[in-house]
Formats: sequence, C-alpha cells, structure tokens
Amino acid sequence: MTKKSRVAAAVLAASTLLTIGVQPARAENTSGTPAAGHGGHAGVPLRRVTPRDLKIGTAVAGGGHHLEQDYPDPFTYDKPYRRVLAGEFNSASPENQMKWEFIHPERNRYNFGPADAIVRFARRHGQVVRGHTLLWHSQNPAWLAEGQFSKAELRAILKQHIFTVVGRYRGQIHQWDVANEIFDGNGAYRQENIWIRELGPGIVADAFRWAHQADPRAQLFLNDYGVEWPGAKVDAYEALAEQLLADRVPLHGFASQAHLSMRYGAPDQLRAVLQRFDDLGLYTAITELDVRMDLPESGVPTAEQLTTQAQYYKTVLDACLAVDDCNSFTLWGFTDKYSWVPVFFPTEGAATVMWDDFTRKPAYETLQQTLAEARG
Ligand code: 9MR
Repeated sequence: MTKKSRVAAAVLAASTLLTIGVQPARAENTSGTPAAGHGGHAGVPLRRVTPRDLKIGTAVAGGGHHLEQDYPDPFTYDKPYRRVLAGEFNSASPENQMKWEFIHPERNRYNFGPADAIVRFARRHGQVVRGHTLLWHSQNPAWLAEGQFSKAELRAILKQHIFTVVGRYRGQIHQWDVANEIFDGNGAYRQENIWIRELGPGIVADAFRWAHQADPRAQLFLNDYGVEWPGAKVDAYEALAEQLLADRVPLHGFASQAHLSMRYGAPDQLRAVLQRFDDLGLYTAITELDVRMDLPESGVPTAEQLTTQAQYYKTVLDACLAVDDCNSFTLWGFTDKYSWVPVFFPTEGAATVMWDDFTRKPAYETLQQTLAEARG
C-alpha cells in the first residue's frame, strides 16, 4: 500500500479558498469569546480544507437520548442542522439509526427508514457513510436481549442481521464498525455482550466474514473508547487484530472513538497507539470525537476552558494526520444542541465544536486551520 504523505504545508491562500466557496463566519459566539484567528481560511467549510485522503465526518443526530427531547429527530426536522451537516462534512455516521434496537426492532421486522434517509442524504451531498454498528453489548432490542434462544438460533440471528443490513447498503458504506466495545478496561471480553457470552469470542471473526461477504467493498473496523492511551485494552485489540489477520479474517481497520474529558490529560500517546495498528497494515480512524468539560455555575465555559478544549481536539487530529493510513476523522456531533454528553454526564457539557446556534468555538477554528495546513 502506498504510504500517504501529509506533510504540513503553508496555510491556504485566502484567494484560493474564495474560489471554493465561503460561508459567512460569525465573529462572536454565545459566550462572547471572539473566534480564534483564521489564518486566511475563515468561513471555508471543513470538508474543503481536509486532505484528500482523509474523510471529515460527524455523527448524524437522532434516536438515543434525543428521544427525550423536544426535537426528537434533528436530522429530519432541523433545517439549519441539515445545512451545516451537508456543508461541513464529507462523512456521516448514523448516531443511533443503524443500531439493532432501531433498525431491527422486532425479530421479523426491520425499520430501514431513518437509515435509508441518511444514506440518501449522504449520496446527495457527496458524503460517505460509516455504518455503526453490528455486534455490540448495548442498544439491543428487548426481543433479542431477553429472548430465549439456542446457540444455533442466536448465530443464525446475527448472520441474518448482518447479511440483511450490510447487504441493503452494499457499495454505499465506506466503513462498518463491525465489532463495537468488545473488551473491558482490563482487556477481557465483555461478558455483557450477548454474542460473546453465548457464542464465545470466535463470533467476532464470523461477524467480519459475514459483513465482508455482504459488502466486499466496505472497510471493516474494530471500534472502541478508552484506547487513546496504551494499556490492557489496546494490547487486547492488537493481539486480536494480529490473530484475525493471521487467520485471514477480513479486518481492515482499528478505530479510536475518542470520547474525551478535560478531567484527564490530552491523549498525547494516541499517535503511537494508532501507529501500532498502522504497522499491522490496517487503516485507523477517529470515530466519535468529543471533548467534555466541567461547566462553571453559569453553564458557560470560560475562555481558558475553550482554549484547552481546542488543544485536545488538535491533539487528536494531529495524531490522525501523523499516521499514514488514518483515513477517517469523525466528530460525535458538531453542535452542543444535540450532544449526548449532558444526558450521560449531568455536570459536564459543551463537548462539541459549535454552540447550540451553530456558531463556532475555538475548537472548530483550530480543526479548520490544522486541516488546511495539512492539505497544503
Ligand atoms: O450518542 C449515542 C446516544 O444518543 C445514545 O443514547 C447512546 C446509548 O448507548 O449511545 C451514544 O453513542 C455511543 C456510541 O454508539 C458508541 N460509543 C459511545 C457513544 C456515546 O455513548
């Protein structure tokens, strides 16, 4: 495989960018903090400054925690949201719409509508899609989680699901998160994963084989959080990847979700982690990046917090840019308006790169500048 070079070059000339198409930039965000320096590419969408061998993506909000909100389906109903989604990104990840409980709500019924709509939208706007996800311990429908099935039945259920879902979008998915979060922090297979518990870890290889048969062009990934630093979990993934490759299982990539909190340091060893998988010949990706923080009483982050947040985002992007075959960089949502974070971490928030009204935080400007420099 030809190794790609991403030597950072000079900042793009503003004149070049003007010919690409410029969106108006907002001078101030809701906290009153002036937007960071633009370096000549203010207002240019992220997808226009991203290196050509990298996809810049976002989760597409809908389902999950959003079911509790006034706008239960942002992707369908929030027009400004859709405009930013189409304009800024060239990769889209259904946040919940392809998970088992959404797409396969009853044993003999699939609900493809919401996922179809995202795939259609992506095609119309020149975006690729990351499929998420096929084998996971969470967000499984009750009929599956509470059902009484023999091992043979469970195996057949998984196989049929993968052939049906992956097959439906055959040729239209850039990358599938085939196996999601299969190891715990100690590097042990998670026993709450119904497939692994009931069928044993060998089912992971089968899931990859089935997905590959159903869509030979999709890149098939292992995906997890807590792999931003070396440790037992990363070791477990490395050993698994080596084994799968030795067994000629169609594994193509390893992804770090990168759900970060400013309570902990920036992931300064992420590059080294990704490199270990790149060395195995795999693609790597960042699939769910956000950076949450403890909010002051006012609920509004300080300027200092926003600067620190921008540095975290940059650390992750720099890691991906520095590894040859890191080919996809996805944010887990681009606006705080729909972020999962405050629902799961009540005292934390402000984790995305835009405010509720889609104005940009320093983190957005930093990503834009870093991408533009890498594209050269
Ligand atoms: O963002 C998703 C949220 O809407 C759901 O309620 C939640 C339920 O588990 O899942 C969130 O997405 C997760 C992703 O699918 C896998 N990695 C962790 C993400 C954040 O929890």
